[in-house]
Amino acid sequence: MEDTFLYVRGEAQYADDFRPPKGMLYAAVFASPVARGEILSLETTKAKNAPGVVEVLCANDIPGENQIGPIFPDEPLLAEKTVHYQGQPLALVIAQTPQQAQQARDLISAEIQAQRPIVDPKEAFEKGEIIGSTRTFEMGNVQKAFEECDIVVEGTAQVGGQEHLYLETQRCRAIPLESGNLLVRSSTQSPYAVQKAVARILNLAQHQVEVEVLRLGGGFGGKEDQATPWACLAALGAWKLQQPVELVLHRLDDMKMTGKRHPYISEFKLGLNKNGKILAYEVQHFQNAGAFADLSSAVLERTLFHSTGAYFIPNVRIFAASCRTNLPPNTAFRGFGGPQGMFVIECAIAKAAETMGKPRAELQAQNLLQEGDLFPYGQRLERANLRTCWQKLQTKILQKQEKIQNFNQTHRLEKKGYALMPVCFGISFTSTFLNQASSLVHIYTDGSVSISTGGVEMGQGFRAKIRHIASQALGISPKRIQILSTNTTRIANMSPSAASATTDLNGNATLLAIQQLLHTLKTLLAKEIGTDDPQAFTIQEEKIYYKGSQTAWNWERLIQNAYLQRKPLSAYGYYTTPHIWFDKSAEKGRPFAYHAFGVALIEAKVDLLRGRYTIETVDIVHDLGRPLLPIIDQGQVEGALAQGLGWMTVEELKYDNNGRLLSSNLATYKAPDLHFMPKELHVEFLEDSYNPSAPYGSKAVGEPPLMYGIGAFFAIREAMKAGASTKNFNFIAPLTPERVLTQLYSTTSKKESTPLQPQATGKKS
Ligand code: MTE
Ligand code: LUZ
Ligand code: MOS
Repeated sequence: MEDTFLYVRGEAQYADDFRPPKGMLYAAVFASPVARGEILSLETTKAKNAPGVVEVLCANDIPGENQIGPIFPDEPLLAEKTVHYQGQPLALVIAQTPQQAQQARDLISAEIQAQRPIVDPKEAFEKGEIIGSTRTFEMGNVQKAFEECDIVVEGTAQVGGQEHLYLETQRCRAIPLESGNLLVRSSTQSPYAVQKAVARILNLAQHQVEVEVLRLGGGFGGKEDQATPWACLAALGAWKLQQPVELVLHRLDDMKMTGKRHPYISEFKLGLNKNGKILAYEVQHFQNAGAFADLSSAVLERTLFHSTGAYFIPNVRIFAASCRTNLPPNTAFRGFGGPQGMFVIECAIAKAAETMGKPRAELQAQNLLQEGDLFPYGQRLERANLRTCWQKLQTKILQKQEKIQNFNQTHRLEKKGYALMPVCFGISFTSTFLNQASSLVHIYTDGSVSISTGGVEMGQGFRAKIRHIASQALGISPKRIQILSTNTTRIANMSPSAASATTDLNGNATLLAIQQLLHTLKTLLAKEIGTDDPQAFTIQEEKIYYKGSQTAWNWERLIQNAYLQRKPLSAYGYYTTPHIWFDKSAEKGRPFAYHAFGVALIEAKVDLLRGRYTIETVDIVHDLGRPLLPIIDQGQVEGALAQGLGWMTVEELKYDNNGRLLSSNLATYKAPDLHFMPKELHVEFLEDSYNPSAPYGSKAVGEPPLMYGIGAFFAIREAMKAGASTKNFNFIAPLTPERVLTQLYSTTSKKESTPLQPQATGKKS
């Protein structure tokens, strides 16, 4: 059955929807109440004696290695001697019911000698709290180029983090099997990461741990790595007690305990000639990584790759550091560091435009990437459609300018502004080794087909796309094809479902498996019909054609015959992305299979008295290659846009100086809703585009459109400029209504300071 039908009927099953196995127990996590300190003692006796409680587990109950870091081994599953963020897990309570577990959890107390936490990435940087090594991408000669520039602007940009807000919070159910083996039903984007971590924690071989994922109620990167700790905790309980254990995080716990998008502080310097051509760009990114490495260094890498955004800049120096603070470990979130890099170059261009008295769009258009341009990381741009997308919006841009001008002349208390946001996003995991995938295809004797891949369905339509690809390739109805759950016993060593590349990688692997099956079947047909030309057979709508004319054979007859003739009806396809590489010592290579492109035109209206704003219209032209299932892709574009708009405008994470999350529920953390979305939204897919790297000429779609949301920041800024005497607004996102209002009416200080976002000193490192 199509997932869509299950969703709308509420029949789709998630990790904890299966009938609870007999004797299932429920877990709750006790987490550190302080952000940084030394654990003096942990008092669990009261909890152990509470009603229904079966066990309380701490770090010393872990039989294997107390270690879950995916890139650097710096993160314990349960804290031992020190704590590094508020919400860091310390103990696990296991009880007969979820309520009993939660109540007992509140009876645990910890004596912790608190130390002053670090929440600011620049403070962490100055204290040498750096994860991995700092990175620098360079091209041309920035120093020399700046000397030749007519205009040089400098500034600081800050972006906030973002809560993933997947509808289904983190959860896992672990079930003991025979011989000490475990079945782990986790809501994870990375079943293999969970398998690896559970095996390490429990000192098991990886083949003793089976991870099963049917679908997620959203992941958005939040379950690329951070589903792992909760799966490990449930597995620890199940393994210790030899009973099934379920751990489901309450929304409040999820918001407090899990990492989010990385906030960044970045310092930029941009140089142009008087005609508006960008000649040089220098930027320093300070990433707020939180307490543990998690995926921060990989996220940082994508920031480096996308620091020049959608523009060609001949002389570049990009510096980036991942800074360790006492916030929950920040992690993957749609765009994966790319949006943070792109925001800064857009700020720099805005500042240059304001300094030169030119429209921002003019500078953008002039410097837009085109075919053959060289990126600072050594790759040349191929099949560039960015300028075509921009061209398609040209008429609308002119209309918008005129309409806005008229509106602003006739309205005193409301002003409008518009902005363009071009996006160029690299497709492939930047860690080259992750670009591999497998698919296992079975054909049963009744002609039905089942497919297992390493890809995870998280609402993005992955299963529908694989089914569509297989149906096209086999020439049979999609009704005959089932896409199975993702399971580590069927597909080994899978990469996370991430980087927008899940369909590209697993779809190509599926096509390779299907090629093998078709080869077998067509060879058989040639023998049966008596030709030596198997390639002349085609299958369409389950009928079999030879050199274009229909034969007496059909799909069912062919499969039955193949079975009786003892031909293999199963195949395994393995795909690796060709021609990609990256040399980290030189910081040069060809990391991406291709790039995704598009441009958004965003119009905003600001209420000058209240600071409130609305996103009036969004027009998008997006290059999807030849879309596989346009209706799904449209949903992806709209959903990503909503998340991007939210990140730039209303979604604000607030921490106090003690590293405590103040916006820890949906009353204090505002997410965009239906009413927030633009009154008019047009999404057009670029025609006549074809991408040879992905199935049937399609393109990855999951993340790139998120970055259109960045345009909202500048559209609102334009509207503010139209209505205020001061024009020196800052580059601090999210641009909440509060920030709009305070900036409109602050005459003296053009900068603001919050505990998490202190003013940069302007000092260059
Ligand atoms: N769409 C839905 N509905 N739910 C999600 O969790 N995750 C996004 C995007 N779209 C997500 C989504 C992210 S972060 C990524 S990387 C891609 O989907 C992953 O899926 P893909 O590789 O199949 O595009
Ligand atoms: N995850 C990852 C990602 O491990 N590497 C990547 O390059 C990436 N890009 C986007 C999202 N997740
Ligand atoms: Mo998406 S951030 O690659 O899970």
